[in-house]
Amino acid sequence: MKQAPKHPVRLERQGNVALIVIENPPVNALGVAVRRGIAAALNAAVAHDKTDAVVIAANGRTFPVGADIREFDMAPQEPSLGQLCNLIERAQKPVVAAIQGTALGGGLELAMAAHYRIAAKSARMGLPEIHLGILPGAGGTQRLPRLIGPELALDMMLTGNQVGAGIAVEMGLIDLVTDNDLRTEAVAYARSVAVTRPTSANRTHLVDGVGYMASVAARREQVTMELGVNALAPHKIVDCVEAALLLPMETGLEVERSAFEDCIASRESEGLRHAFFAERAAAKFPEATEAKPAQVDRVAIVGGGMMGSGIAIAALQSGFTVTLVEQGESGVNAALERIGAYYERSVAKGRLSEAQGAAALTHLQLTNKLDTLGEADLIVEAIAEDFDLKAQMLAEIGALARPDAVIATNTSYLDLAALAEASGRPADIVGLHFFAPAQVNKLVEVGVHDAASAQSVMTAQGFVRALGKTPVRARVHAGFGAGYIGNSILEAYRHAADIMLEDGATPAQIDGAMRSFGFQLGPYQVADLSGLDIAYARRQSKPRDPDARYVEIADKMVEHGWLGQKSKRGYYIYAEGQRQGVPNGDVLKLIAEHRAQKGITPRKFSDRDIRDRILLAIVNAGARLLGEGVAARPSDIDVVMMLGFGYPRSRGGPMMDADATTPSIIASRLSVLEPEEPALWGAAPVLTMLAQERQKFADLNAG
Ligand code: T1G
Repeated sequence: MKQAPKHPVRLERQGNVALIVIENPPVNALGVAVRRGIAAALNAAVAHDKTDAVVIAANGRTFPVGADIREFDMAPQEPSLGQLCNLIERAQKPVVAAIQGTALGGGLELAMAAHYRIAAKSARMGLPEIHLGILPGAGGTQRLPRLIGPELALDMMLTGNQVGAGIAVEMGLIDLVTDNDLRTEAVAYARSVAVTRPTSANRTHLVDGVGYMASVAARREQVTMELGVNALAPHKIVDCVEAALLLPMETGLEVERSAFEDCIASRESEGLRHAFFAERAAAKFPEATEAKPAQVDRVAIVGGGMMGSGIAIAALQSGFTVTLVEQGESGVNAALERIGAYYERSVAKGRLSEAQGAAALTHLQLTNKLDTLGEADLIVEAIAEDFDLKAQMLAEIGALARPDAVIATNTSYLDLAALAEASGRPADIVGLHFFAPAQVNKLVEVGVHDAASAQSVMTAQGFVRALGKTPVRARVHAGFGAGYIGNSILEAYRHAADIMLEDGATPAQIDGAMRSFGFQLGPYQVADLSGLDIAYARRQSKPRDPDARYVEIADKMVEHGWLGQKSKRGYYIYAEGQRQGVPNGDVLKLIAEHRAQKGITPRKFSDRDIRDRILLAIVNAGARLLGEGVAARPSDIDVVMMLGFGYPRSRGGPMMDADATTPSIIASRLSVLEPEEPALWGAAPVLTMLAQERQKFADLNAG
């Protein structure tokens, strides 16, 4: 993020109104220079005898979006945001906050400390601290209930949801919404309140605070039920609102300060803050120094199956004009049906209005002819994961697409460089590995091969960002990493699980252990979801590693026709229309027979054994991807595992988890490949740790 300009706060004057203007691009984060600037400007303004009222405004796209999150790991610098808010609230002249864009977190707290708030009609506001494992720590938990009541305040703080200006004025969060020039309206409003309504008295107890205690208690129950007794920030938020109901403001602020410090020090908040910055770091590609994304308005998608239709929906939702090419009349109709059903569901659930759904579909053209590809700025080939079919299709697309168009292939296993060669224009080819369902999942791996031009890579990266998704760069080559980052790690993860399955664990036990660690689904539930035949085809297509232990259980499952949810039977059995299965007893028999054939005497595994082995496998695979340059930084691996595979976000991802105390060491490139290769070694301590873990892992596997 750009450094704050020299003076990120200016003091201007319009007649008897002083204007404090914040300018700290890109989001006016309230770093220490900004806080000091506002405090100095406010003191000067209030002391000036010509000042009857003060307006706090911000230049740029938004009113402050919050405290500067990067300061949380540094020594506190005064004034804290809480101290600044108290200074504003105690000012002896009325202060008006002028809100545009998204006033979030500490930004909204600053506005709530002002005596009045006026917002542009398009403005939104919220307190998203919960997503960082913390709580509003600058008076928000004490002021918000006094403005909108404890129930609505708890809703806003426990969900982190934003509200629009119209709703905000109805709730009592702001005083006025304007369609006119915000700055002008704010000055006029300040001038009027200066005369009619001096500074509002210090906000006191809520009326009938005790009357709300039952609902606060009920909310605490709900938090425990839904998030567990250890969900620190949510419970602390309820405690703070309770303090607002029962205690004077000063004491309530002390309760909040102590609760905030507990949360900010928690491992969960450290993980969530790491995740926030990791997602933004991932979008920083080295190619950005050589090229900017080309403008993309018209997108063509070749292949209207589940993935192609999902990508089409994501593109339509982001305002692109979309041509979807499917072969044959039936293919086109099936794609149209799939997309139509998505919009019907979205309208039925209130996610979209009828008009919005209809409008989106006007930007969709369905065809079974490739000759329309010449109009597209970017083409995504999303046909079946079959090398020959893709190579042939990319050759046809390469011949039809405009010379300046970028061509992306949706693959995550196939040899990208070879596919690029087959297209006849390798510089224009980029890999885009969307994660299903493509219209929902935020993650897209951007596959980069040797011949890809910086322009093509950055255009593909810009397209992914325009979809509102998180691009993660994978420098792909055949061999380890051919599955990009996610699927390469998933293979290692599954291999570790399969070894334990063969040695004595059950699918349900392994799944349960990984769910209790925090994954939404265990590895065998994921296998059933994605289809056992997909991975089976991949295993059959690649040569076996003679040095690695091969577990045939999954192959035998496919040979029995147990393909997972698609066949209603896999590691679990699925009743009609059910996605939650029950363990498949026949699989346990198959595994027992398999062990007997291989002379394996089953052994017990604790949940901790299962978890440690799988986490070690993930971290070692991640270290290998770093060492081979497939992943640019450890936090990219964290982003892929969190967004693509449900790794618990509160842990910040596997590489952050592996050694939470030294992420900067992990950040250097490292390898657990060949100790003799000093060029690849990055950080001895972590390598020693990983080598020890690898040995532990090997010992574990040796049984
Ligand atoms: N602190 C520091 N940097 C921030 C930041 C913040 N609060 N918000 C954004 N950035 C950086 C971001 O890293 C990126 O940097 C650039 O700004 C553009 O952001 C006391 C304790 C507002 C919805 O949680 O949700 O206040 O990559 O890419 O997609 O109670 O930024 O360019 O180097 O995300 O348009 C509470 C966090 C803080 C809001 C805009 N506030 N920000 O999204 O841009 S805690 C938040 C966002 C707090 C108080 C508590 C989003 C956005 P770079 P971006 P965007």
